[in-house]
Amino acid sequence: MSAFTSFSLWLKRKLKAEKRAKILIVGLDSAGKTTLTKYMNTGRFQDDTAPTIGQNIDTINFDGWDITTVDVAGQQQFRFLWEVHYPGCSAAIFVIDSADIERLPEAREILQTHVFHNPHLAGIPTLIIANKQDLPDAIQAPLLIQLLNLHLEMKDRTFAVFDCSALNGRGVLEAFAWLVNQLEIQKA
Ligand SMILES: Nc1nc2c(ncn2[C@@H]2O[C@H](COP(=O)(O)OP(=O)(O)O)[C@@H](O)[C@H]2O)c(=O)[nH]1
Ligand SMILES: [Mg+2]
Repeated sequence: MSAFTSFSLWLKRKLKAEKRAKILIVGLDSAGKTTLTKYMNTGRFQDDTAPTIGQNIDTINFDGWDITTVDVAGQQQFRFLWEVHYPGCSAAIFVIDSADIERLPEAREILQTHVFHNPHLAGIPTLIIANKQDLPDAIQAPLLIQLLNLHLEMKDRTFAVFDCSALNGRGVLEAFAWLVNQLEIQKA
């Protein structure tokens, strides 16, 4: 086992013992990662999110858990930063702009490269947020599962897709309840 892998395992164990978890939030720019994090922290929609430069490390307190979220900028030029944040993550959240069908292939590619085929994140529970369901053309979970090939790609890990809106809060608490339940299962 490499020093890197043992450090990653040690970090995960330590965080679990304290009901803390590090969770990576992944997704294209404008999917709603920052808005979602802000919604979890304040309970309401905030439209003043400036584009994330570099990375955004935040804490969400939910159901007794301190969740450190690393919202890595989606912009192409910052994707190299993601590599730094993979070790020690207990779960991943992938946020999709469900109304932006044109960028779905790009979102799928990012999901494959950074989550499915990422050895640091192998087997960890993955929450897919089908965000922006308040918009009229938003694609819902069953079709999204097909289009992203999740039923095949995700066969080796636990995952769930929630139709959400970080604008009106629909589905957001349910999605995080699922996530925390996964953390509880890992802790047990
Ligand atoms: N209609 C709608 N807009 C949203 C939603 N979530 C985020 N947005 C908007 O999408 C834009 C990008 O959001 P942001 O959180 O900065 O995306 P990020 O780049 O993934 O962090 C902003 O104008 C948000 O107000 C949502 O659920 N519905
Ligand atoms: Mg952002």
